[in-house]
Amino acid sequence: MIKLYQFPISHFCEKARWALQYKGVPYEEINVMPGQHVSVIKKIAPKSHVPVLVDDDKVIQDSAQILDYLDEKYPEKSLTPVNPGQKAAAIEWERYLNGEFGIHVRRYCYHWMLKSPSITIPLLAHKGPWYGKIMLRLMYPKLEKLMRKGMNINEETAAESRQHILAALDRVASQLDKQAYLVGESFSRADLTAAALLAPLCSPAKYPIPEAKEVPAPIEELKQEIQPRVQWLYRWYDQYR
Ligand SMILES: N[C@@H](CCC(=O)N[C@@H](CS)C(=O)NCC(=O)O)C(=O)O
Repeated sequence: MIKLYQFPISHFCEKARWALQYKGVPYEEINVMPGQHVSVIKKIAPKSHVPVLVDDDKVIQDSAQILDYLDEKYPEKSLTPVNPGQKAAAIEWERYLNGEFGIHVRRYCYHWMLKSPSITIPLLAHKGPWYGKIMLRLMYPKLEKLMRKGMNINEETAAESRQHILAALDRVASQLDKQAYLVGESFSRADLTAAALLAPLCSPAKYPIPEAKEVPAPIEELKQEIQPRVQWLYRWYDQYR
């Protein structure tokens, strides 16, 4: 059976989970703990990041390549449009959104969450081993430093990320004022990417991450601000997730 190495909390992993589930492909989730993941993932793939999909002797790292692989192996319910122009447009939206929602939602949320270990630790340890919370509590100061450095997270970059998220949302919303899907007339990897990567700021019912026990005020404030403009996300989660 296909194995998906992942962090439950990761929205890039959500792209891969959603694609597998959308196509009805059975798979096993292998949850790795942030920090410990490096040694596990580097044994099977060139870089340390998740998601990584393992299908027998094939190892695919990176959410976009996982979507490519799944569409090639399971062409039914293709997430990549067949029409060449639409295919290029969907891939370009995905590339843009991986950056503008993917990187910036993560940076903005972690900047505020990392200040509060009691919020962050249960989310990072979700579905992990029984000792996960204890271990994360012990290594928290070091982990926070590593995460801030690795993802360039600080007061200034978080403020910039907020602007990136709003600008990308403008672009998505203006496209969806004209048509029901970002590309063509059916659900594609562009739509899946937009919804999965913005989901941490919208918490749709089918997003498989528990709500944090408290949400830091600046995250709650941004959630409220975007709320009137993300009906498309709730619709796609309801219909396709
Ligand atoms: N371009 C990658 C990004 C994946 C990514 O950034 N994964 C993060 C979690 S959201 C990660 O694994 N970070 C830990 C690391 O890089 O070692 C994709 O689309 O899959």
